[in-house]
Amino acid sequence: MPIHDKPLVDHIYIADPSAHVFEGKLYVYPSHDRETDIQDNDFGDQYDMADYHVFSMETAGGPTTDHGIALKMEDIPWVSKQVWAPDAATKNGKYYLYFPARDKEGVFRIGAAVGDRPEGPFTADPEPIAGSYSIDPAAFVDDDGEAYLYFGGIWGGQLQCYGSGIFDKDAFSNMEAKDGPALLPRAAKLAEDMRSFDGKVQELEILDEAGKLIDSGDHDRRFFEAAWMHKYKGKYYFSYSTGDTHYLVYAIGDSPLGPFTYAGRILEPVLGWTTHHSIVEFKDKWYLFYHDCSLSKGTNHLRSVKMRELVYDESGKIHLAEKQ
Ligand code: FUB
Repeated sequence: MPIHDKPLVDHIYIADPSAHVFEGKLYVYPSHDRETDIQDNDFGDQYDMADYHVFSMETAGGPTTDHGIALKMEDIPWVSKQVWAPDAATKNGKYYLYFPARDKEGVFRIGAAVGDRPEGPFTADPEPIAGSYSIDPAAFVDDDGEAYLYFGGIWGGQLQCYGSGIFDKDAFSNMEAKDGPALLPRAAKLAEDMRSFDGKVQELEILDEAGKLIDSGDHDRRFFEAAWMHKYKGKYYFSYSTGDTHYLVYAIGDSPLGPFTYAGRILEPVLGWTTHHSIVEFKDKWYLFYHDCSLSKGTNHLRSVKMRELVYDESGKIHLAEKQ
């Protein structure tokens, strides 16, 4: 069976896969979707996750090991609910898990947890990362050892509350596209401890081919959620989900903090409302990890993770490999 037709696992529902190569193996850090009676709404209350499992593979598309619970909500002092899309990084012999969740006031923040092994267990810091907000953290450690955390997501992910740079609770339910430039994803440099920000949170500029910021009405190209960063031949590829139009797209830049120029679409809409992914090189091939709702026959909050091979053309553009 082609690798993209087969969920990595089918014994539990998982989503938002962040893939990394650690210690020569492919590790996947997803959300763990669970059954709920909560009705679907635009703020994502139906995504009611409570813990994280970590998975690994020795070969791409080969058997996937579920390493069990790596961190659970009741062990994170500041969290009230909804532990959403995580990511992981390693530095100086330690492994770090980054995760968004609602704090006791219902505001999404991003937490860090540390462990000695890629599969955990991870111990969460007692407070979220100071200065963090919104959802979908993606960690990237550059070749020079500098580490960055990318984040942000609109509607349920509350990024619209920070449009002016200052938190505005009244903007929680603001879902209308405004005129002018789209809301921008955020990033911050991680400090040497990998559990705090070194400096201010910055906006990442995504420009069109004319060098103009992508417009908020340009739903096929503007940022919505699911940030990811990878590097290919010295260029920085920032990829993301367009959210309500359900595309996975990417933009290319010369620096980890942008600006990035929109470069194209990686994946067309899949079954289910959300689209979220990661891109990783493993044994000289490139792979896209993503989720859809085919295993649950279309239930939006019960997703499963799949992978596909990617190729680059001579100009550095990304394509799905024809033969999977
Ligand atoms: O899994 C909950 C949310 O759905 C994620 O944070 C988003 O990226 C979307 O996949």
